[in-house]
Amino acid sequence: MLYSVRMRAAQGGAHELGGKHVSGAERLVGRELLTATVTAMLERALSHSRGAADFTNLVIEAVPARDIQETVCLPVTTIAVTGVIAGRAAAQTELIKAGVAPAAAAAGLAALAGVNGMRGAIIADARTGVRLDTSGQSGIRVSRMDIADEQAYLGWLKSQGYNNTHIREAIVLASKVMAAPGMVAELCWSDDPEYTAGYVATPGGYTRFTHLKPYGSEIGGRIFFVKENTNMDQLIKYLQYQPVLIKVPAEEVRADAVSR
Ligand code: PML
Ligand code: MG
Repeated sequence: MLYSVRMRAAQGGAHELGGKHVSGAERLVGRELLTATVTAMLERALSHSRGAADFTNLVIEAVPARDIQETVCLPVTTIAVTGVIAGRAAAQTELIKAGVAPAAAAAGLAALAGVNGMRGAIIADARTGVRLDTSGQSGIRVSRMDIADEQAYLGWLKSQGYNNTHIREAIVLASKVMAAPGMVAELCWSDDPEYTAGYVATPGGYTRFTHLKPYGSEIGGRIFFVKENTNMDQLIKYLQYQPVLIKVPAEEVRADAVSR
């Protein structure tokens, strides 16, 4: 038995009453980590760079082991870019390489540049760039995922020089998203004003770009590009409700253990 712990926090009242989205987090943990996980999420909501939350929603829900799927973690690459313009151009090229039509990739970048305080993701057609979900300002929130073996994961990240919460959580989310049928690519950069890096994920890997937005900007979010004729009800159900644990590839854990 695991517990899904979900947090969303806002300032100026609840999200559904027009409050500004401040922070969100998702974990899938055993009973022994439950109390510490809930406390850490609450602290995060109360001291976030987007502002202190005056509304925090915390949901804790038991998830039976038989419902959990497993999938392998995406390999990660980082591309150092000189600035936002170069970063966005490189991200656009990566999306096109993944099968997103050039106009759809450009529309996705423009849409993300205009996103303001959306706590979930936009889903768009990879061929046309047209938005397919009807979730409006809230977006589709990917939920119920975590890493299967946290120590192995942290070691694997550390061996590649990665150690911040943004990366740790985003790779888990992108790995769940890329395992969805019909998924072509994801484009993301953070809404955290102090974090400028972002990424393009495809079923083949997670490519980070060091600058996808200017420092100080709170405009950020996620777009998932899907193949035409993707069953949207099934996709949204998977993204929101299917519990998924992400595994670090076994040979990489062994190689990392030897090198440490
Ligand atoms: C977020 O934390 O809001 C999204 C993080 C995106 C980039 C993570 C990374 O550095 O790879
Ligand atoms: Mg954030």
